[in-house]
Order: sequence, then structure tokens, then C-alpha cells
Amino acid sequence: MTDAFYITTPIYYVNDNPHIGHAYTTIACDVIARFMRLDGRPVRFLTGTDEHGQKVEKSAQNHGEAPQAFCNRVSQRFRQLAEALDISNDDFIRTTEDRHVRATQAIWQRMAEAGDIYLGSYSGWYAVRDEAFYGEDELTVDAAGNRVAPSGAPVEWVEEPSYFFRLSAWAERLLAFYEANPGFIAPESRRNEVMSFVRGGLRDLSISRTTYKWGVPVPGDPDHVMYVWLDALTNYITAIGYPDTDDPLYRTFWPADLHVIGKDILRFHTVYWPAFLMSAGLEPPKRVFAHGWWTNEGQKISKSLGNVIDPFELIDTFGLDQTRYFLMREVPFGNDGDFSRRAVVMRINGELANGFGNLGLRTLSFIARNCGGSLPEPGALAEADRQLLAQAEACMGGMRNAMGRQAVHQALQYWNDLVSAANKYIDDQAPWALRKSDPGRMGTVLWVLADTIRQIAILAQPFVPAAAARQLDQLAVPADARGFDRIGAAGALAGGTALPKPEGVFPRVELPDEEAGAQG
Ligand code: ME8
Repeated sequence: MTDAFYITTPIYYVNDNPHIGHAYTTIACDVIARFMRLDGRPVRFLTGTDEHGQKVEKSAQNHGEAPQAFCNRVSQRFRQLAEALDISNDDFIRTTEDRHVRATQAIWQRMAEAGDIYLGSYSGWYAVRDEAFYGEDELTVDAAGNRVAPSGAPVEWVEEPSYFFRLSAWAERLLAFYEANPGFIAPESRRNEVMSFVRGGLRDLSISRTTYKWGVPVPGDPDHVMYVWLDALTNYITAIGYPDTDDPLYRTFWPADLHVIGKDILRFHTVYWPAFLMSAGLEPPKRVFAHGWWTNEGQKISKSLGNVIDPFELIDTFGLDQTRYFLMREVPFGNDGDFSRRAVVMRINGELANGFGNLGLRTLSFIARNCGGSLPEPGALAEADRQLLAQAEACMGGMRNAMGRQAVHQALQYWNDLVSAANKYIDDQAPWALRKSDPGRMGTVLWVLADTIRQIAILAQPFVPAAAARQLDQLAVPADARGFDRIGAAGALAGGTALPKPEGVFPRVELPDEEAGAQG
């Protein structure tokens, strides 16, 4: 099936509770997955938790819990987050599941059979927080005089027997792969970053550890556990049936269409992962998109600063659709962004309440009051009517193109332009003035508006699923007529349809007084 679409989030470490960064990546993937489904594509959407490695083991110890019990508990929080965000994932993978241990040992064996794994000993720097090895030349010294990784994570010296993956032998093949697949790494700036890193030469990669136990045992040498990143990356194929490459899911969905990740884990996904796969005789994914990082009111988010944003609290404060919309709209996908409560309120009031919400409410209330609660029959269309309806159809094309490039913010820009055009159309056509002078024309204007709102709501579904559904309910659009194939004349509303009592779908929100005062 050529139009099948497989999209994944990173699997999240269970060392700590979910925060806004996790919610962001997951929402972005959900928006893209919903979009593709509405566009008629068979979609597989995967998320889950990364449960092995030293970082998780230490965290379990700090909590005084056995590692598996600890993982069960924190993994459950990530599931709850997915539910609270109304995420439409098809599967939720945990790396401590049997299916995953099998897949990870199988890929190891394929890589070993290919001659890419050898036993040696590692001595060098390791950052537990990043679960990453670093060369001396990559380290810097922090304000307190300690050596730190480029991410700022503390490093420790490690010396132990280790299996290695012959990554050095893959540099040329990786570069050839990037050249042949210009869309593999996005955005473009990230592609350049990765290519220059690989051009600089690659060292062989340590892929097993002997100084802790919380991992997948290396086949044939249980003194070693696998490096957590080899284990973690393999989740993307475990979940579609690997090592059974004849599994219908594997056959339909591999290679993955899109791994969405944060910019912090680019190297693992665009250097190690395709090399592991090619070594094992498997195809690399089609695309890896790295998004940026959020700061909180201008400050880096960190536990020590105490400014971690709890996504559950955001949903309670602003509402789920509002939170989803803000995160997707505020920042061009791929760039860093700043979270501020004031900015959330401005987006909600400006675009959701005054823009989309008000458009539906003013149109449908007018119909309820003046047309006996049913949709008027349209007469002949005027130029302005045709223009607005044409813009709705063009909006679909623009959004499809943008979403295909993960330009999520741009898709929402097209959508907002359509909302603005519809609001302007009401003011220009002034149906209230036509009520006495030309009721036939008034009916046509209201029908054009209602059918435009229908299309706006259909297009809004991936982003604000609950509010879009309420708006479509108010237009009496049946559940099976809400796909993107109904954009344009194919789904046009029938005149005479009885409409339910209109209600607003997005109330305005206010900042608590002291915050508004302090900042305004
Ligand atoms: O890295 N802004 O897991 P993790 C935006 N287990 N996104 C952020 C963010 C921020 N401030 N902080 C985190 C891991 N993220 C590995 C992945 S995949 C095979 C294994 C998001 O729990 C972003 O998507 O540290 C980042 O890539 C992810 O959380 C890291 O989550």
C-alpha cells in the first residue's frame, strides 16, 4: 500500500514524570496522524516508553523501588498523558515487553552476522543524563569547573569490556544515503548539521555495558546488557512485528514515513539508527523531523529552576483543544519557542474565540433567529460567494502541502486566513441588512457561510478535535461525512436541513487579575 503512513514519537524515558516537551512532540504527531487519516490514508501511529538503561535504573534506586515496578508506575503516567491529550495512537510500546526484547536481540544478531560487531573495551566519557558517549574533544567545562557534555549533562569516566558497532565503516554509506534522500533529515539546517558531523569521520560505537544490569542481555554473552539507544531505537520496528518481516504490519508500514523527535536526539536517529538498520539488512526510515525546544517565560526549563510545565495542569487551566492549538500555532515547527501564559490567552481569544468560535456562533444564531432553525436554500451564487467557497477548497490543498512537510504552523495559517475571510464576508454581505430588502439573497449568504464553516470545522479536526466535532454537530454533519473527501461541493450542506440550537465552541479566557496586572 503506497499511501500507508507510519508515524512515531520518541519513546520517553520513565526516569521522571511527563512534562510539556513530551506533550508537545506527542501532540504534533497526533495532529499529523489525524490529518493523514482524515485524508484517507491508512495510518499507524506509535508512542511509548523507554525503560532500560542507567538513567532509569538510578532513578528507580533513588525512589527506593525495584526497576520494573518503577517503570510500570511511571510508564502509566505517560499513558495517562496520552489519554488526557486525546492522542489517537494505535499502539503504546514499552521496551521491557517480551516482544521488544526479542526484536532487539534479533537486530543485534543480524548486525553481528554482517560482521559489524566486535568485542573490545571502552574507556571514555559517558553522560548518564543523555545516555551518550562523548569524545574528549566534544566536552566543555561548566561554571563550577566540571567537564560537561555539549548538552550540559555531567560526564563520568567509564572503562569496561564492551561490544562495538563498526560505525566508522558506515560514514561513506551514510553520506551516500543522505545525498540520495534529501528529505531524510528535516529541517534543512539539521540536515547540514548531521552531514558535517558525519563528514568529520565516525568512531566505532560502544553498544554494550557491563557495569549495570538494567537492559536487554546481549545474545550469547549475558554479562553484557545492550546500550540503551540500540534497544530504544529498535522499538520502531518491534511495534510492527520485527523480527517477523512478513508481518502484515511490517510489510505495510516499514520503512516508517516519519520519526518526529526533539533536536536533542537527532544524532541517534539520523546517524546510528540508519546505520544499524542498513547493517541488519533493513531499510532506513523515510524521514526524521527534529523540532525545537520550549522555554518557559524566557527561561530554560529545568527541574533545578523549578519551572517545569506540567501538561496536565495546562489542560486544566486552558482546556485541551486550546492547549493543543497553542503549541501547534505559536511556533514554526522546527524552531525553538517560548511558552508564556499571556501568549496562550492571546491565541485563544484572538483566533479560537473571536475568530473561529465567533464565526460559527454569529452565523448559526442568526439562522436560528431568522430562518426558523433550518438552513436556507441557496439561490444563484454571486462572485463573492464563489470566491469564499473557492478559498475553502484551496485551503485544503495548502494545508495538505504544508502538513506533508510538517509545516504545521503554516497549515494553521491557511486555516486562519480562511476564518478571517469568512468573518469579512459576513461584514461585507451584511445579512442583517438583507433580511427585509432581499431575503432570498440573505438565504444564499447564510448558506455560503454555513457551508464554509462546515469546511473550516472539517479542516480543524486534527488540531482541535473536540471543538471541531461540536461545530460539525451544530451543522448536523453526519459522522461519516467529516473526511477531507467532503471538502468542496462533494459535502455541500443541503438547504432545509434542521439545525440544533447553536452554542459557542470556544469561550474567551481571562488571565487571573494579578498576572494580567503584573505583565500588562
Ligand atoms: O530522549 N521542548 O527520552 P526523553 C520540546 N528515551 N521538546 C522537549 C523538551 C523541551 N523543552 N524536552 C523534551 C529520550 N522534549 C529517549 C528517546 S527514542 C528511540 C528514545 C521532547 O524522555 C523531545 O521530543 O528525554 C525530546 O526528543 C524528547 O522529549 C526526549 O524525551
